Amino acid sequence: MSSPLATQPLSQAADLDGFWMPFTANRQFKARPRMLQSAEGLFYTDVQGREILDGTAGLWCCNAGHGRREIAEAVSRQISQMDFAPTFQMGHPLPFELAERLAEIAPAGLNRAFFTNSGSESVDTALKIALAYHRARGEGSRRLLIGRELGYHGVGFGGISVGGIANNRRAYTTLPNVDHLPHTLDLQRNAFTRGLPAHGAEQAEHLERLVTLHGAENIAAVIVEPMSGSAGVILPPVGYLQRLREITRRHGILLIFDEVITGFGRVGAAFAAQRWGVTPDMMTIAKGLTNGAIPMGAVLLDETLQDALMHGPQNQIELFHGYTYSGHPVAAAAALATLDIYQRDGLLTRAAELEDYWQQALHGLAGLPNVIDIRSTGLVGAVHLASRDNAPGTRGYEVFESCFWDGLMVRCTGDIIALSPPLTIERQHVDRIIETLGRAIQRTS
Ligand code: PXG
Ligand code: PLP
Repeated sequence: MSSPLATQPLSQAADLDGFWMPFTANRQFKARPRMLQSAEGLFYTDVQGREILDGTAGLWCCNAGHGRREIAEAVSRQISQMDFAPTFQMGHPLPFELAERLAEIAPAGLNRAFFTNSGSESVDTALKIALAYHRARGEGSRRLLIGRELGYHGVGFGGISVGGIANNRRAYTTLPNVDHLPHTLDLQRNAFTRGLPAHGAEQAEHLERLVTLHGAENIAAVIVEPMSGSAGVILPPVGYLQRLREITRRHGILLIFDEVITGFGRVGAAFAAQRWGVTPDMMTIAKGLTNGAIPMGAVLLDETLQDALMHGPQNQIELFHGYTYSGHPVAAAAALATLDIYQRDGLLTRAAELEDYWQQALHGLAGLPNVIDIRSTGLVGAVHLASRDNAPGTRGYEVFESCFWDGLMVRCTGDIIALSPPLTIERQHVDRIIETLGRAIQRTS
């Protein structure tokens, strides 16, 4: 196929067939590519030189905005000094330092870190640690993993098994020993709620039923996103997370918060666990950890989990798990520089300061055609559009595309438009996002 880019300035004029793009309608995209070329602050520039306001912090990851010098310099220094060093039976200082820095901002007790390269790897790692932990304590019958409908936990076999998005599962095979809680999206009772929805905490009681069904002695862990991101910004009803915590604690079940999206300031505190006052046993993180600049993820866990495995002979490996790039020096350098920025610029709490303005602005879209719900917390939001008969997803996609060509990047998941701008955003950019999105919704029948 001849390149659709060949006639465009600044393009690499590459053929587009070779790269099988992830989670993309490849044929549709390649017929009319949206090709980005550079990024600075809150804006991308595409290959045609058009400015595009980043309404999604890349893919929920560039929380400090783009082109941060300090990160680029830290990466460049580290790659020259030592490009790679193994962390299997060998070490280098950066991941130790990073683990300490993460413990400082994490909820009290979660002061151990296992490093990975992505959210998906973090999830599979956390699930494996949960199983290993129970076995080490003589409770090896705890094998069952509980996720939630509409949950997104990445694309590993563990993650899709506990995940609850049908399209991500149906072509594959999933793990046995998995069950799911019901999701908490309830348009009938909660549509257009400002802040956390009032109704739905009782959905957590379903966990008691799963305990009755399977037996607590067979359940290892419950994993949930404190706020579902990928499925379209589904917020936890008031009291819901607290209830999950009470039930899991009572039955000796580990609670894992998947904070890949909610981590690093997105909902107004360093982590959702702190914003909503519930401390899990483990948290999975990625994305904002390096401001998206270098792939890296981690599991942050309560020290008692690690301690449970620190028995047996000293010369014995305690956990048979790890990635070649766990604690990669260049990624760790990027993460340390990122944390410096977040802390120096107060970005971990900035979403709480802008939350009211953001919410007010988003709710200004409430009267537009086909808008059936608006949800927001911190600096994340969703505009939920009614689906067309027999063509779910097409309206959302058209709004997304219309926004892009009008200079705004949003995400669409089905007919839900999701927004998660860099935490460095100012009010005038919020206004611009709302204006452009409003225009796109109005234009889309
Ligand atoms: N858990 C959660 C809660 C996530 O949101 C992952 C795990 C997987 O992380 P990696 O790094 O393996 O992709 C995610 C990732 C979207 C979108 O627009 C969301 C994600 C990834 C890509 C797109 O909804 N979340
Ligand atoms: N496949 C093979 C053949 C390997 O040797 C390795 C690692 O040594 C892996 C997969 C896993 O790669 P990674 O550690 O980057 O996840």
